[in-house]
Amino acid sequence: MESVEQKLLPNAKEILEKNWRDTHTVPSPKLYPHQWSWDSAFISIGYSRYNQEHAQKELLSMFEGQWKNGMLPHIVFRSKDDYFPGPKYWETELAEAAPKIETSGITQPPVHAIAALQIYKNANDKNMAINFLTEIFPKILSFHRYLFTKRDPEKTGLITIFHPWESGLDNSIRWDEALARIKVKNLPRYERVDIHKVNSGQRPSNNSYDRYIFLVNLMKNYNYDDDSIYKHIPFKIKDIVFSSIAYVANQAMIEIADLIGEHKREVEDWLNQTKQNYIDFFCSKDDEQKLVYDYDLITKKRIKKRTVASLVSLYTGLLKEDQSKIIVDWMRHSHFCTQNCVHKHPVASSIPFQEKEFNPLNYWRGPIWININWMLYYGLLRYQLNNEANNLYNAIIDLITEHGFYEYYNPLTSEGLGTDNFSWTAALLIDLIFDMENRRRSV
Ligand code: 9WN
Repeated sequence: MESVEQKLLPNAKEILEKNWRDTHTVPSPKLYPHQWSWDSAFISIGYSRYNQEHAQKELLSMFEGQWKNGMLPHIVFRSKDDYFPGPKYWETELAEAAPKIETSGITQPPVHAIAALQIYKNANDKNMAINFLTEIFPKILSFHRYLFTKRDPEKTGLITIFHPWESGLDNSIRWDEALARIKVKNLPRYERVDIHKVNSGQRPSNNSYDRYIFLVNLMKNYNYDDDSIYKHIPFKIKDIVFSSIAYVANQAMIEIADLIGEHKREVEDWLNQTKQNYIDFFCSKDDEQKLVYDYDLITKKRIKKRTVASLVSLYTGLLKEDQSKIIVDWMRHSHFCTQNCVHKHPVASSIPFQEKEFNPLNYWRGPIWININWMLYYGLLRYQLNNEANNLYNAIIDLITEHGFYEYYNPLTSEGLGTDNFSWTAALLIDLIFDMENRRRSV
Protein backbone atom coordinates (compact mmCIF):
# COMPACT_ATOMS: atom_id res chain seq x y z
CA MET A 1 0.00 0.00 0.00
CA GLU A 2 1.17 3.50 -0.79
CA SER A 3 2.36 5.39 2.29
CA VAL A 4 1.23 8.96 3.09
CA GLU A 5 4.76 10.08 2.26
CA GLN A 6 4.67 8.42 -1.16
CA LYS A 7 1.45 10.27 -1.88
CA LEU A 8 2.78 13.63 -0.68
CA LEU A 9 6.16 13.60 -2.41
CA PRO A 10 4.91 14.03 -6.00
CA ASN A 11 2.66 16.90 -4.92
CA ALA A 12 5.54 18.66 -3.20
CA LYS A 13 7.80 18.18 -6.24
CA GLU A 14 5.07 19.47 -8.51
CA ILE A 15 4.87 22.73 -6.56
CA LEU A 16 8.62 23.25 -6.82
CA GLU A 17 8.46 22.49 -10.54
CA LYS A 18 5.66 25.02 -11.07
CA ASN A 19 7.56 27.67 -9.12
CA TRP A 20 10.90 26.96 -10.88
CA ARG A 21 12.03 29.72 -13.30
CA ASP A 22 15.11 28.35 -15.21
CA THR A 23 17.68 29.31 -12.54
CA HIS A 24 15.71 29.87 -9.35
CA THR A 25 12.40 29.27 -7.61
CA VAL A 26 9.85 31.90 -6.60
CA PRO A 27 8.47 31.44 -3.06
CA SER A 28 4.97 31.76 -4.50
CA PRO A 29 4.00 33.02 -7.97
CA LYS A 30 1.09 35.05 -6.62
CA LEU A 31 2.52 36.92 -3.64
CA TYR A 32 6.31 36.66 -4.02
CA PRO A 33 7.24 36.63 -7.73
CA HIS A 34 11.03 37.13 -7.23
CA GLN A 35 13.88 35.27 -5.52
CA TRP A 36 14.15 35.51 -1.72
CA SER A 37 17.35 34.71 0.11
CA TRP A 38 16.49 32.33 2.94
CA ASP A 39 13.66 30.84 0.89
CA SER A 40 16.19 30.03 -1.81
CA ALA A 41 18.38 28.18 0.69
CA PHE A 42 15.44 26.22 2.17
CA ILE A 43 14.25 25.38 -1.33
CA SER A 44 17.68 24.11 -2.40
CA ILE A 45 17.71 21.81 0.64
CA GLY A 46 14.51 20.26 -0.74
CA TYR A 47 15.95 19.93 -4.25
CA SER A 48 19.15 18.40 -2.86
CA ARG A 49 17.11 15.28 -2.04
CA TYR A 50 16.21 14.52 -5.65
CA ASN A 51 17.60 17.07 -8.13
CA GLN A 52 21.22 18.02 -7.50
CA GLU A 53 21.40 20.25 -10.56
CA HIS A 54 18.45 22.42 -9.54
CA ALA A 55 19.73 22.58 -5.96
CA GLN A 56 23.11 23.90 -7.08
CA LYS A 57 21.64 26.34 -9.62
CA GLU A 58 19.19 27.68 -7.06
CA LEU A 59 21.90 28.58 -4.58
CA LEU A 60 24.39 29.89 -7.13
CA SER A 61 21.77 32.10 -8.76
CA MET A 62 20.93 33.65 -5.38
CA PHE A 63 24.56 34.75 -5.09
CA GLU A 64 24.28 36.64 -8.41
CA GLY A 65 22.66 39.28 -6.22
CA GLN A 66 25.57 39.46 -3.77
CA TRP A 67 26.88 42.96 -3.06
CA LYS A 68 30.58 43.84 -3.34
CA ASN A 69 30.79 44.15 0.44
CA GLY A 70 29.61 40.54 0.80
CA MET A 71 26.01 41.37 1.78
CA LEU A 72 23.51 38.94 0.34
CA PRO A 73 20.29 40.89 -0.26
CA HIS A 74 16.99 39.47 0.88
CA ILE A 75 15.44 39.79 -2.59
CA VAL A 76 16.85 39.45 -6.10
CA PHE A 77 14.27 40.96 -8.44
CA ARG A 78 13.72 38.54 -11.27
CA SER A 79 10.66 39.69 -13.19
CA LYS A 80 8.47 42.67 -13.93
CA ASP A 81 5.82 41.20 -11.64
CA ASP A 82 4.39 43.37 -8.98
CA TYR A 83 5.81 43.43 -5.48
CA PHE A 84 6.11 46.32 -3.09
CA PRO A 85 8.71 47.60 -2.37
CA GLY A 86 10.09 46.80 -5.82
CA PRO A 87 13.52 47.65 -7.27
CA LYS A 88 12.64 51.27 -8.05
CA TYR A 89 11.70 51.86 -4.45
CA TRP A 90 14.88 50.33 -3.02
CA GLU A 91 17.13 52.52 -5.24
CA THR A 92 20.14 50.38 -4.43
CA GLU A 93 22.14 52.26 -7.06
CA LEU A 94 22.70 54.76 -4.20
CA ALA A 95 25.04 52.20 -2.64
CA GLU A 96 28.62 51.83 -3.78
CA ALA A 97 28.55 48.11 -3.07
CA ALA A 98 25.36 47.24 -4.99
CA PRO A 99 25.61 44.89 -7.98
CA LYS A 100 24.18 45.58 -11.44
CA ILE A 101 21.34 43.14 -10.98
CA GLU A 102 18.29 44.57 -9.18
CA THR A 103 18.08 43.67 -5.50
CA SER A 104 16.73 44.89 -2.17
CA GLY A 105 19.09 46.66 0.24
CA ILE A 106 18.81 44.48 3.34
CA THR A 107 19.70 40.89 4.18
CA GLN A 108 18.10 37.71 5.64
CA PRO A 109 19.28 34.75 7.79
CA PRO A 110 22.28 32.87 6.32
CA VAL A 111 20.84 29.40 5.73
CA HIS A 112 23.00 29.01 2.59
CA ALA A 113 26.03 27.18 4.01
CA ILE A 114 23.68 24.69 5.64
CA ALA A 115 22.06 24.16 2.23
CA ALA A 116 25.41 23.87 0.41
CA LEU A 117 26.57 21.13 2.78
CA GLN A 118 23.28 19.26 2.37
CA ILE A 119 23.70 19.45 -1.40
CA TYR A 120 27.06 17.70 -1.06
CA LYS A 121 25.79 15.11 1.43
CA ASN A 122 22.79 14.19 -0.72
CA ALA A 123 24.61 14.37 -4.07
CA ASN A 124 24.65 11.46 -6.49
CA ASP A 125 27.52 13.08 -8.35
CA LYS A 126 30.11 13.89 -5.67
CA ASN A 127 32.62 15.38 -8.14
CA MET A 128 30.06 17.82 -9.39
CA ALA A 129 29.21 18.63 -5.76
CA ILE A 130 32.86 19.30 -4.88
CA ASN A 131 33.16 21.69 -7.84
CA PHE A 132 30.00 23.39 -6.67
CA LEU A 133 31.32 23.74 -3.11
CA THR A 134 34.58 25.16 -4.44
CA GLU A 135 32.65 27.78 -6.39
CA ILE A 136 30.22 28.74 -3.65
CA PHE A 137 32.49 28.60 -0.56
CA PRO A 138 34.21 32.00 -1.11
CA LYS A 139 30.86 33.65 -1.82
CA ILE A 140 29.30 32.35 1.39
CA LEU A 141 32.48 33.17 3.31
CA SER A 142 32.33 36.75 2.14
CA PHE A 143 28.66 36.93 3.19
CA HIS A 144 29.54 35.61 6.66
CA ARG A 145 32.49 38.03 6.86
CA TYR A 146 30.06 40.88 6.17
CA LEU A 147 27.75 39.62 8.93
CA PHE A 148 30.49 39.06 11.51
CA THR A 149 32.09 42.47 10.91
CA LYS A 150 29.53 45.02 9.68
CA ARG A 151 26.67 43.43 11.64
CA ASP A 152 28.76 42.63 14.68
CA PRO A 153 31.31 45.36 15.27
CA GLU A 154 31.15 44.37 18.97
CA LYS A 155 32.62 40.96 18.07
CA THR A 156 30.03 39.02 20.05
CA GLY A 157 29.44 36.39 17.38
CA LEU A 158 25.78 37.50 17.41
CA ILE A 159 24.23 39.30 14.47
CA THR A 160 22.49 42.68 14.48
CA ILE A 161 19.50 43.29 12.25
CA PHE A 162 18.40 46.75 11.06
CA HIS A 163 14.94 45.86 9.83
CA PRO A 164 12.19 43.37 10.81
CA TRP A 165 12.30 41.95 7.26
CA GLU A 166 15.91 40.93 7.92
CA SER A 167 14.72 38.57 10.65
CA GLY A 168 12.48 36.66 8.23
CA LEU A 169 9.85 36.67 11.04
CA ASP A 170 8.65 40.09 9.95
CA ASN A 171 5.82 41.13 12.26
CA SER A 172 6.87 39.02 15.24
CA ILE A 173 5.71 40.53 18.53
CA ARG A 174 9.43 40.69 19.42
CA TRP A 175 9.74 43.82 17.29
CA ASP A 176 6.65 45.66 18.55
CA GLU A 177 8.32 47.85 21.16
CA ALA A 178 11.29 48.78 19.02
CA LEU A 179 8.95 49.71 16.16
CA ALA A 180 6.62 51.65 18.46
CA ARG A 181 9.54 53.89 19.45
CA ILE A 182 10.04 54.96 15.85
CA LYS A 183 8.47 58.31 15.10
CA VAL A 184 7.45 58.13 11.46
CA LYS A 185 7.97 61.53 9.83
CA ASN A 186 7.65 62.75 6.23
CA LEU A 187 6.90 59.32 4.85
CA PRO A 188 6.14 59.61 1.14
CA ARG A 189 2.84 58.02 0.12
CA TYR A 190 3.16 54.40 -0.92
CA GLU A 191 0.80 51.65 -1.99
CA ARG A 192 0.84 48.14 -0.58
CA VAL A 193 0.38 45.30 -3.08
CA ASP A 194 0.27 42.34 -0.67
CA ILE A 195 -3.15 43.13 0.80
CA HIS A 196 -4.73 42.97 -2.65
CA LYS A 197 -3.37 39.45 -3.12
CA VAL A 198 -4.15 37.80 0.23
CA ASN A 199 -6.53 38.57 3.08
CA SER A 200 -5.23 41.70 4.85
CA GLY A 201 -6.11 40.21 8.28
CA GLN A 202 -3.40 37.61 7.65
CA ARG A 203 -0.73 40.23 6.81
CA PRO A 204 1.18 42.86 8.86
CA SER A 205 -0.79 46.00 9.79
CA ASN A 206 -0.49 49.34 7.97
CA ASN A 207 1.09 50.72 11.10
CA SER A 208 3.88 48.11 10.83
CA TYR A 209 4.25 48.76 7.10
CA ASP A 210 4.71 52.51 7.72
CA ARG A 211 7.63 51.64 9.94
CA TYR A 212 9.07 49.05 7.53
CA ILE A 213 9.01 51.61 4.73
CA PHE A 214 10.29 54.40 6.94
CA LEU A 215 13.33 52.26 7.84
CA VAL A 216 13.98 51.55 4.14
CA ASN A 217 13.95 55.30 3.47
CA LEU A 218 16.37 55.91 6.33
CA MET A 219 18.80 53.38 4.88
CA LYS A 220 18.54 55.06 1.51
CA ASN A 221 19.37 58.39 3.18
CA TYR A 222 22.61 56.78 4.37
CA ASN A 223 23.25 55.34 0.89
CA TYR A 224 23.10 51.89 2.50
CA ASP A 225 26.39 52.56 4.27
CA ASP A 226 26.51 50.05 7.13
CA ASP A 227 28.72 52.13 9.43
CA SER A 228 26.38 55.14 9.23
CA ILE A 229 23.33 52.93 9.59
CA TYR A 230 24.85 51.26 12.64
CA LYS A 231 25.32 54.67 14.25
CA HIS A 232 21.92 56.13 13.48
CA ILE A 233 19.23 53.56 12.77
CA PRO A 234 16.54 53.36 15.51
CA PHE A 235 16.04 49.59 15.00
CA LYS A 236 19.15 47.65 16.02
CA ILE A 237 18.67 44.21 17.48
CA LYS A 238 20.80 41.13 18.10
CA ASP A 239 18.41 38.51 16.75
CA ILE A 240 18.37 34.98 18.24
CA VAL A 241 17.02 33.19 15.18
CA PHE A 242 19.44 34.95 12.82
CA SER A 243 22.39 34.34 15.18
CA SER A 244 21.40 30.70 15.77
CA ILE A 245 21.27 30.05 12.04
CA ALA A 246 24.61 31.86 11.56
CA TYR A 247 26.17 29.55 14.15
CA VAL A 248 24.87 26.37 12.50
CA ALA A 249 25.92 27.81 9.13
CA ASN A 250 29.47 28.36 10.40
CA GLN A 251 29.58 24.76 11.58
CA ALA A 252 28.60 23.74 8.05
CA MET A 253 31.37 26.02 6.68
CA ILE A 254 33.95 24.09 8.72
CA GLU A 255 32.77 20.82 7.15
CA ILE A 256 32.82 22.35 3.68
CA ALA A 257 36.31 23.81 4.23
CA ASP A 258 37.52 20.32 5.20
CA LEU A 259 35.96 18.80 2.09
CA ILE A 260 37.61 21.24 -0.30
CA GLY A 261 40.85 21.91 1.61
CA GLU A 262 40.15 25.55 2.49
CA HIS A 263 41.36 27.56 5.51
CA LYS A 264 38.96 27.73 8.42
CA ARG A 265 40.61 29.96 11.05
CA GLU A 266 38.27 32.88 10.45
CA VAL A 267 35.17 30.70 10.70
CA GLU A 268 36.50 29.04 13.86
CA ASP A 269 36.95 32.48 15.42
CA TRP A 270 33.32 33.36 14.66
CA LEU A 271 32.14 30.05 16.09
CA ASN A 272 34.11 30.67 19.30
CA GLN A 273 32.72 34.18 19.64
CA THR A 274 29.15 32.89 19.32
CA LYS A 275 29.82 30.04 21.76
CA GLN A 276 31.20 32.45 24.34
CA ASN A 277 28.41 35.00 24.19
CA TYR A 278 25.22 33.26 23.11
CA ILE A 279 23.95 32.32 26.57
CA ASP A 280 25.21 35.42 28.40
CA PHE A 281 23.68 37.80 25.90
CA PHE A 282 20.41 36.08 25.22
CA CYS A 283 19.60 34.26 28.44
CA SER A 284 18.23 36.18 31.33
CA LYS A 285 19.34 34.77 34.68
CA ASP A 286 16.40 36.29 36.54
CA ASP A 287 13.86 34.61 34.27
CA GLU A 288 12.44 31.48 35.90
CA GLN A 289 11.80 29.87 32.58
CA LYS A 290 15.39 30.38 31.43
CA LEU A 291 14.25 31.23 27.94
CA VAL A 292 16.46 33.07 25.49
CA TYR A 293 15.53 36.52 24.23
CA ASP A 294 16.73 38.90 21.52
CA TYR A 295 18.84 41.83 22.69
CA ASP A 296 17.91 45.40 21.81
CA LEU A 297 21.12 47.40 21.33
CA ILE A 298 19.29 50.71 21.70
CA THR A 299 17.65 50.09 25.07
CA LYS A 300 20.47 47.70 26.04
CA LYS A 301 17.83 45.24 27.26
CA ARG A 302 16.60 41.80 26.34
CA ILE A 303 13.26 41.80 24.57
CA LYS A 304 11.29 39.61 26.94
CA LYS A 305 8.65 38.40 24.55
CA ARG A 306 7.89 34.69 24.59
CA THR A 307 7.85 33.38 21.07
CA VAL A 308 9.02 30.46 19.00
CA ALA A 309 12.31 32.35 18.48
CA SER A 310 13.38 31.13 21.93
CA LEU A 311 12.72 27.54 20.85
CA VAL A 312 14.93 27.89 17.79
CA SER A 313 17.90 28.03 20.18
CA LEU A 314 17.57 24.20 20.27
CA TYR A 315 18.80 24.15 16.68
CA THR A 316 22.27 25.36 17.75
CA GLY A 317 22.99 22.68 20.34
CA LEU A 318 24.44 25.51 22.47
CA LEU A 319 22.02 24.97 25.34
CA LYS A 320 23.00 22.83 28.31
CA GLU A 321 20.84 19.76 28.72
CA ASP A 322 18.79 21.15 31.64
CA GLN A 323 18.01 24.30 29.70
CA SER A 324 17.06 22.35 26.61
CA LYS A 325 14.59 20.36 28.76
CA ILE A 326 13.03 23.57 30.05
CA ILE A 327 12.65 24.83 26.51
CA VAL A 328 11.10 21.59 25.25
CA ASP A 329 8.63 21.58 28.18
CA TRP A 330 7.71 25.13 27.40
CA MET A 331 7.20 24.23 23.75
CA ARG A 332 4.78 21.51 24.84
CA HIS A 333 2.61 23.58 27.11
CA SER A 334 2.72 26.92 25.30
CA HIS A 335 3.24 26.32 21.60
CA PHE A 336 1.41 23.06 21.14
CA CYS A 337 -2.35 23.14 21.00
CA THR A 338 -3.62 21.26 24.07
CA GLN A 339 -7.33 22.05 24.15
CA ASN A 340 -9.95 21.21 21.52
CA CYS A 341 -7.22 20.45 19.03
CA VAL A 342 -7.80 18.92 15.66
CA HIS A 343 -4.57 16.90 15.79
CA LYS A 344 -3.10 14.43 18.21
CA HIS A 345 0.43 15.70 17.61
CA PRO A 346 0.55 19.45 17.24
CA VAL A 347 3.00 21.64 15.33
CA ALA A 348 4.54 24.65 17.13
CA SER A 349 2.74 27.97 16.81
CA SER A 350 4.79 31.14 16.36
CA ILE A 351 3.71 32.59 19.69
CA PRO A 352 2.24 30.91 22.78
CA PHE A 353 -1.51 30.36 22.89
CA GLN A 354 -1.62 32.15 26.26
CA GLU A 355 -0.06 35.45 25.07
CA LYS A 356 -2.44 38.39 24.87
CA GLU A 357 -1.19 39.21 21.36
CA PHE A 358 -1.85 35.66 20.10
CA ASN A 359 -3.70 35.85 16.80
CA PRO A 360 -4.21 32.49 15.03
CA LEU A 361 -4.59 34.16 11.63
CA ASN A 362 -1.98 36.87 11.49
CA TYR A 363 1.35 35.99 9.91
CA TRP A 364 4.14 35.66 12.53
CA ARG A 365 1.80 36.54 15.43
CA GLY A 366 0.36 33.08 16.07
CA PRO A 367 0.31 30.86 12.95
CA ILE A 368 2.41 27.74 12.38
CA TRP A 369 5.34 28.04 9.93
CA ILE A 370 7.04 24.99 8.43
CA ASN A 371 10.58 26.42 8.23
CA ILE A 372 10.60 27.11 11.98
CA ASN A 373 9.25 23.64 12.77
CA TRP A 374 11.86 22.16 10.47
CA MET A 375 14.56 23.80 12.61
CA LEU A 376 12.82 22.52 15.75
CA TYR A 377 12.79 18.98 14.33
CA TYR A 378 16.56 19.06 13.77
CA GLY A 379 17.01 20.80 17.15
CA LEU A 380 15.15 18.00 18.94
CA LEU A 381 17.33 15.43 17.18
CA ARG A 382 20.47 17.29 18.32
CA TYR A 383 19.35 16.63 21.89
CA GLN A 384 18.46 13.00 21.11
CA LEU A 385 14.79 13.77 21.74
CA ASN A 386 13.84 11.33 19.01
CA ASN A 387 10.28 10.69 20.14
CA GLU A 388 9.53 14.39 20.23
CA ALA A 389 11.08 14.80 16.80
CA ASN A 390 9.02 11.88 15.47
CA ASN A 391 5.83 13.39 16.85
CA LEU A 392 6.63 16.71 15.22
CA TYR A 393 7.35 14.93 11.96
CA ASN A 394 4.01 13.08 12.07
CA ALA A 395 2.20 16.29 12.89
CA ILE A 396 3.76 18.11 9.92
CA ILE A 397 2.86 15.23 7.61
CA ASP A 398 -0.76 15.27 8.88
CA LEU A 399 -1.01 19.03 8.57
CA ILE A 400 0.15 19.15 4.97
CA THR A 401 -1.77 16.03 3.93
CA GLU A 402 -5.02 17.47 5.19
CA HIS A 403 -4.58 21.15 4.44
CA GLY A 404 -2.11 21.50 1.57
CA PHE A 405 1.08 23.47 0.95
CA TYR A 406 0.38 26.85 2.51
CA GLU A 407 2.63 29.66 3.63
CA TYR A 408 1.39 29.32 7.22
CA TYR A 409 -1.40 27.61 9.15
CA ASN A 410 -3.92 28.44 11.84
CA PRO A 411 -2.65 26.63 14.98
CA LEU A 412 -6.19 26.12 16.30
CA THR A 413 -7.89 24.73 13.21
CA SER A 414 -4.85 23.86 11.00
CA GLU A 415 -6.46 25.79 8.13
CA GLY A 416 -3.94 27.03 5.52
CA LEU A 417 -3.25 30.78 5.49
CA GLY A 418 -1.39 33.37 3.42
CA THR A 419 -0.49 32.22 -0.05
CA ASP A 420 -0.88 28.67 -1.37
CA ASN A 421 1.65 26.57 -3.36
CA PHE A 422 4.36 27.87 -1.06
CA SER A 423 7.80 26.65 -2.07
CA TRP A 424 9.62 26.21 1.25
CA THR A 425 6.68 24.27 2.71
CA ALA A 426 7.06 21.82 -0.20
CA ALA A 427 10.88 21.77 -0.12
CA LEU A 428 11.26 21.25 3.62
CA LEU A 429 8.60 18.56 3.63
CA ILE A 430 10.65 16.70 1.00
CA ASP A 431 13.75 17.05 3.17
CA LEU A 432 11.91 15.76 6.25
CA ILE A 433 10.50 12.75 4.41
CA PHE A 434 13.97 11.72 3.20
CA ASP A 435 15.51 12.32 6.61
CA MET A 436 12.88 10.17 8.31
CA GLU A 437 13.32 7.42 5.75
CA ASN A 438 17.09 7.37 6.42
CA ARG A 439 16.55 7.36 10.16
CA ARG A 440 14.07 4.49 9.91
CA ARG A 441 16.48 2.54 7.73
CA SER A 442 19.39 3.02 10.11
CA VAL A 443 17.52 1.59 13.13
C1 9WN B 1 9.24 40.42 3.06
C2 9WN B 1 9.20 35.26 1.02
C3 9WN B 1 9.25 36.06 2.30
C4 9WN B 1 9.92 35.30 3.46
C5 9WN B 1 9.74 36.00 4.81
C6 9WN B 1 8.26 36.26 5.01
C7 9WN B 1 7.71 37.10 3.85
C8 9WN B 1 8.21 39.32 2.80
C9 9WN B 1 6.82 39.93 2.72
O1 9WN B 1 7.90 36.42 2.64
O2 9WN B 1 8.34 38.37 3.88
O3 9WN B 1 10.54 39.89 2.93
O4 9WN B 1 6.54 40.60 1.72
O5 9WN B 1 6.01 39.74 3.64
O6 9WN B 1 8.02 36.87 6.24
O7 9WN B 1 10.26 35.20 5.84
O8 9WN B 1 11.28 35.16 3.19
O9 9WN B 1 8.62 34.02 1.26
